[in-house]
Amino acid sequence: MRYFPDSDACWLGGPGAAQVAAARLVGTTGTPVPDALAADHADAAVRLGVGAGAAVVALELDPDDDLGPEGFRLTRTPQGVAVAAASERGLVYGYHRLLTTGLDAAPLGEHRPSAPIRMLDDWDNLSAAEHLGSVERGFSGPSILFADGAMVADLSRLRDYGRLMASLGLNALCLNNVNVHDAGTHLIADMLPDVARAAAVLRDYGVTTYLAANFAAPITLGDLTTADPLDPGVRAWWAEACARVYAAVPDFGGFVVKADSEGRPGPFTYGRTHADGANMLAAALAPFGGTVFWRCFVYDCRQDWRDRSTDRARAAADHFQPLDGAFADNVVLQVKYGPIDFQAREAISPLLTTLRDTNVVIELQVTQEYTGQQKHVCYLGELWAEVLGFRIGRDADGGPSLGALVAGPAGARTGFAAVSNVGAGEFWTGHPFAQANLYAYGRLAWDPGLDPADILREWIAATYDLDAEASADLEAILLGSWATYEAYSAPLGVGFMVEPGHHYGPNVDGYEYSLWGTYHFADRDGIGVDRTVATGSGMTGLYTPEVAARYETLEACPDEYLLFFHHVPYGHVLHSGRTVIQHIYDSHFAGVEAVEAMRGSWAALRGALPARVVAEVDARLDEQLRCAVEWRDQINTYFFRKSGVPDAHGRLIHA
Ligand code: GCW
Repeated sequence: MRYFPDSDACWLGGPGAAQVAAARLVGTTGTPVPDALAADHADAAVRLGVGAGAAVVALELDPDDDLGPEGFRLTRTPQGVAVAAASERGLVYGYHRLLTTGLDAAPLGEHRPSAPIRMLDDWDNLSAAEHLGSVERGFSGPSILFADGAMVADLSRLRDYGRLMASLGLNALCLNNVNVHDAGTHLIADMLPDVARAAAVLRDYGVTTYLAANFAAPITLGDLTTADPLDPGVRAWWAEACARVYAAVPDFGGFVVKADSEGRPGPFTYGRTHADGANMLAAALAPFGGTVFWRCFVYDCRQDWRDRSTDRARAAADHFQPLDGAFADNVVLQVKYGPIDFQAREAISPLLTTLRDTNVVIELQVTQEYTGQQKHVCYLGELWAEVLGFRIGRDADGGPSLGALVAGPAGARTGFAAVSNVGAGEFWTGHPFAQANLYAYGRLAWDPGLDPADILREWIAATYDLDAEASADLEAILLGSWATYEAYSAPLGVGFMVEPGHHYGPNVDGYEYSLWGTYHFADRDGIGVDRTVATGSGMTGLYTPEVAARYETLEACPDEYLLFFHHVPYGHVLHSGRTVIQHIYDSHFAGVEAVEAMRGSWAALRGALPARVVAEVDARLDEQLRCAVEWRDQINTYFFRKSGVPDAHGRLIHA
């Protein structure tokens, strides 16, 4: 049994899968085994039982078990490991979890997801000719789903993706880019047979299919001249569209919508609110049990840089907070973790702390748009664990964590969404080690309280057959790599110093005079964005009062967010005891040294990995070092020229 064309390529082809596949199972006869398991694993070394009191494999669920609709329990039996679940879905997740860990390391006990929604959003375009190519912000080769305007005939990659998702308990996939261009609009119409084909594959793995929808579809596809959400003709059009979709895919999940954002159509065109827009689609989906994921990434992307009264970091909260409570039950607001855009460091979105009467998912970005584009090693598990561990209280230790908050009360439509990082390349994720990010996202969505270092060790053990020393080398390369990326890129939470357009590599002023609202305001005296209530844009006031107090003053604000919230002189002394300018120099020298240290660990590890992995990582680490040096030199030179302050340690800065 092989899960992937090549067992070096991914964790489900790794040591755990081989071990599970090699042993034999006793007694599955008669078990209502899901199709995917029956087809692929009739001889598996695992006992499966589904449903309360399922006696078929002498594996009984205690009627008092509360495994929930997706949970599972692993127990060791004389024959191997038994997987028990109250549903097929739980069984599929439990079985694939076991394939990941192997029998010896099976995480025995009960497992239940923290939240009902654990979704991946693919930003796949229908063809490579579309804006930003086959996958928007994709760094892993072409789409696994679409080519030349159509769905690919061979969906075996999608099947493998389903297995990967099942091994993490991820339960939803949106197939196409949220920027829905004309071709993508057809997915809900004449391309429905293709959507049904994909859904049939994903269904086997407990994954529900969603589509990103074009708010202007009634115009693009229909005979209508308006997409006004309150127009009866538009409402009828969507009701019919949904009926067609559900006729093709009866368990279809619903729509993801990017409206009034970066040129996409939306309700503002008709003088309507986002609640009007989302609720109209929700009404069309409701008879079928579908859900609308409505993205809150709504801001003015035509801002005049001279206009100091507009602050992009306020936009999502300004638009959506007043609508709290106005959305239908089957609407979920999808909120990026930070108020700007997936930077390596930014404060959390105020909306996530203040929405009380609305379903919410937090949106993370697994694809490394702003964190090295899968050329750089940057383990994002540490970033996400920090975000999800953020306490909505008076101080860093008080109040509920963001992870607990987005998990929501039992039964609500809340949880996690993330932009995927997969493509059709050999290693799935461009950099072979970027798989750790996909893995970490899935594990954290299942349990946001997990330690990212433990997750990393799990991924290493599941993916490569390494001895203790080599495992430690790989861990050393990945652990702390997010902090390293942060150290050599934009300082102290200020964000956006990347090349415009493609967003790779440094360009300190690349966005400074642009339309996009992402400015750092560096001058000869200082740097940073004043977002305080006292003297700035007032954005800090959009948080709960407890959280606002942690950012509003220089005394309270943590160093890592200083320039996100404050404009300070270069000589301002941080809590660390260093000045801002000296911190900039120190962190940029340290960041490059950390990449050099990474290369040291890599040199020790190379011999233990398959040759193709080695070749790929060699090339990418060379590029990471080159790029880190470029970041260091451009940033240090820029701030030396602006400030005229020399480095206290006399290191080389190209003046
Ligand atoms: O991060 C930005 C990206 C866009 C993306 C947008 C979004 C899909 O640069 O490519 O568009 O965010 O999240 O909608």
